[in-house]
This record gives sequence, structure tokens and C-alpha cells, in this order.
Amino acid sequence: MPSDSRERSNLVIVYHRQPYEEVEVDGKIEYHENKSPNGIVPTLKSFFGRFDKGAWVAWKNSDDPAHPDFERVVEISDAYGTYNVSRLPLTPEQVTSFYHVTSKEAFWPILHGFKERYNYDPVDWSTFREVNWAFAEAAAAEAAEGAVVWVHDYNLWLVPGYLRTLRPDVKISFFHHTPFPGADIFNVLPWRKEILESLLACDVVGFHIPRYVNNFVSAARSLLEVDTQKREKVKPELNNQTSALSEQSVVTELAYEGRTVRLAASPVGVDVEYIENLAKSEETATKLAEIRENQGDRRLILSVGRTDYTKGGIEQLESYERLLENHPELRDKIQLMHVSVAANANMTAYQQIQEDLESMAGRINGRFGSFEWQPLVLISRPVPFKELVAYYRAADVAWITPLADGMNLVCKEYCASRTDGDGVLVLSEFAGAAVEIATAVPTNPFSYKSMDSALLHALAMDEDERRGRMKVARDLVKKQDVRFWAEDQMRALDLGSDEMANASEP
Ligand code: GDG
Repeated sequence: MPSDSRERSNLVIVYHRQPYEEVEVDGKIEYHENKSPNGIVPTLKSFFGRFDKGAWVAWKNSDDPAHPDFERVVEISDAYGTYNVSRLPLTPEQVTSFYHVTSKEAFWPILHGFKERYNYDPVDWSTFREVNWAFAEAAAAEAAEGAVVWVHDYNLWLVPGYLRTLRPDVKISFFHHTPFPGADIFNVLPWRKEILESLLACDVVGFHIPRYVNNFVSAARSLLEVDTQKREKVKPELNNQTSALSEQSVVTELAYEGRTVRLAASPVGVDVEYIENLAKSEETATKLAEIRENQGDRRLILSVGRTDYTKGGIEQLESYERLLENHPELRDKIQLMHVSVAANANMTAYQQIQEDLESMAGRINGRFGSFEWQPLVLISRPVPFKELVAYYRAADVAWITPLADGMNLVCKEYCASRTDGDGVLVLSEFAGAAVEIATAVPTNPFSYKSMDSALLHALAMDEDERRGRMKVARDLVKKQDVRFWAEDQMRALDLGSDEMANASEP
């Protein structure tokens, strides 16, 4: 246990990103709310209100981690209460090695099934271990006796194992935001056993959907003596049979070396209340009227996602070009807005995709456009979320076609925004959300035929069918919202809402 006098926390969230933005005002650093209201940061923070004391562990870029003025732990007070934020000072070299190289060039392609993009050569595994150890130490220093430590995502894969050694008393839950591949793909990673052993030090390992749970089990079984007898039938709301990711049963527990690890399939949802309020606001109504006036009778197709090979942007533009070529009747009648924002703009793999998207957009507009009509609008800068909601409201079709996606929140944001009950969602069978939203028009982004016919189907759909499908989708997105997800994770730790209130007792 730590020796200084700081109050320890009953809930410690370990997430690589900080829960606020640092803003310099008159030479002093102030901590402001994150500008982006979407995403899970506010939801995670909302859990602090249920525990006596909360802490967050994240990394902070630092040129000089040893600088005596560096404040390692700051106390933040905001709408979510007062909590500690423990910042790990990482040098630019550590960030590159741990995050940009190991996490993004080695892990990311494997998690999404792109073996051919896996780049192991530049990985410095000792830096990955060192950074994960630092996260584990920081979490151990913040945690009260018996605290819950909630760790997020693959870039912190080794944290549970280290933390269990440092603090055998804490409850550890780990959530994967990405897909988890089966043994054939996962085992490409040379550090596979070390990663799995670390995850098996958790009390709960969470995934979005049953397929990823079963894949994890297949990887664990391939390398370790695990007992995986306990399984149950997949709940109907997680088992859309038309999705390529459906499963009939799911393993719920795994026993390893005398410990039991619960496996939880809980799909992340969106903050429906927040999005609906935005969708119904005056500001959105004004923007919507402006968009509709510009669109005239043309049907608007909207696509939103990060610039990443997993998101299927290239395949989508190829389909759009084929449709305009093979269906001249569509020309001048539709417009595609493709919002594709780079999160890791300086990585070569992402730069290449951006260049390809720009060149395809130029070709499509050059081939089919006219003075009056631009077939494709490519937006590469981030759009404010409020504006995005107005476009969700305006879009006749949301065309969401990732090749692989843990969940995909954009499709849920689209449904949440459609307070008018209209709009068609075309959704890749390889997005985790496809196992939930059974009334989306399914599409297989690996098939030209499926991509083209799904969009044609969506454009031709009559109003009754559109509204019928959207109603079911909206009901589901509302029920399985972001709070539902977080509660589910806590339930897996045997911390229902009542128990959480008492979670402060050591
Ligand atoms: C990972 C997993 C999983 C996008 N463009 C703009 C913008 N966005 C926002 C969307 C949405 C978010 O970014 C993207 O969420 P996704 O879920 O689609 O994707 P990832 O970033 O890859 O997230 C994913 C997720 O974790 C949660 O577990 O679903 O599978 O890969 O919220 O709205 N937001 C704004 N402007 C933009 O231009 N404001």
C-alpha cells in the first residue's frame, strides 16, 4: 500500500486518455471539460458519483518527466465530483514505441484480422512492458483496499497481470473496445501467452459481443490449461442471425490456476438522452433547414468514421463509383457526404488511406460531377458534434461499412438522432453493432454485389418500411445505451447499483 497521506480511491479508471483538456490561461494550466461530448469519457466519469472516491490514470506527454515542477497527481472537481487524476509522464519516444508502433502497427491489425498489415519489426517490447508497468504502479498507488480497478483497451494489456502482483486485494475489470480475434489470428503475436496470462489475472474481462468472448476463449484454450465449461445461450437482443458475427452460445466463465474469470459481452451504447436533446434543439432545426435547402430533392447519403483501413472507406467509394457508372438514373439525384477524420495523421498507413480517399473522390467528382452537382463531398477535418447531429437528421441513408469494427458508435448515434423516426441505416455485417440492430439493411463490404445492392435497396425503400425498421432500431439503441453498458460491466463484478453505493467500505 502507498505510504503518503493522499486519500485512496474505491474506483480507479485506467484509460490512456486524460479525462479533461488542459488549457493554458494567463500562463497557468486550467482543466476544462473535454470538448467532445460523444465518446465514453463522460460516462466513465459519471461512475465516480457512485463511489466514495474516484481516480483516473492516464498518460501525459512530457519532454522532461523528471522535472521537479511536474505535478504527478492533480485533484479535479467538475460536474462528476472531485477525483484524482494520476498522470504518467511519457517521453515522445515512449509514446511512439508504446502507442504508435506496438499498439497501432502490431496489435491493431491483428485485432481487426489484417495479418498482412501486421508490423512486428519496429516493436520494442521492453518499452511496452515498462509503460504498462508504470500504469499498473500508478493504479496500485491510487487504489484503496479492495477497490475496483477498471482498465480499458489493448494498449494496457499487461496492466492486469502487473497489478495483480502489486495488489492482490483489488477487483480488476478489463474492457476491450476493439474486436478480439480467434486463436489463428491472435497467435500471430509473439507475446500471446504473456498477454493472455495478464488478462486472466482479471476478475472480469469484457467485450462488446459474444463472438469476441468466444474468440478470446479459443486463444486462451490454444495456449493455456483453462476450464471453459460454463456457457449460456446468447440473449436474443445480441443475436441477430443475419450478422456474420452472430453466435448461438457464449462462454461466461473461465477457470485458470485456481482463479475464476468472468467473461462479459456488453455492447457499448451511446448517450441517447444527450443526442436526442441535441437533435430536437432549435440550433439543429436551423441547421437542418439549411442543409435541406441546399440538398433540394437530392437524397443525402452520409458516412462518418475515422480514417483507418478497418473502416472500409475505400471499398465504399469504389461501390459509389460503380453505382454511378451502372445506374445513370442515380446521377444528379444523390449525394454522398463522406466524413473521414484521421486520428493518427502522422502514421504512414493512415496517410496512404487519406491520399487514396482524396484521389478517388477527385476521380468520382471529375467523372460524374457537373456545374450543378457534386456527387461526393469528402470531409477530412473534424465536424463539431452538434453539426454532425444535424447531418444525421438530414441523411436519407447512413452508409456504415467497416471491414471490422468492435462496435461502431456512429450507427447508434444516427438512430439516436432520428427523433423524427425516419432514415435508413445500411450497416456492415462486420460491425459489432450488427448483432444488435437487426433491422438495419445488412451489407458485406467484401462483396461488390452486396455493397451495391444494399445501398440501392435503402434508396428505394418506402416510408412505411423505413419507419418500421427505424422504430425497432431506435428502441434497441435507447434501451442498450451507454449507461446500460456501464451497469452491465459493474454487474459482472457483482456490483449492482445497490452494492455500488456501499463500495466504499474496505
Ligand atoms: C473504438 C472502436 C468502438 C467521428 N467523426 C467525427 C466524430 N466522430 C465520432 C463519432 C463517434 C466516434 O467518433 C467514432 O466511434 P466508433 O465507435 O465508430 O469508432 P472508434 O473511434 O474506432 O472507437 C469501436 C468504440 O471504440 C467504443 O467502444 O465502437 O469499434 O474501434 O462517436 O461521432 N465526432 C465529431 N466530429 C467528427 O468529425 N465531433
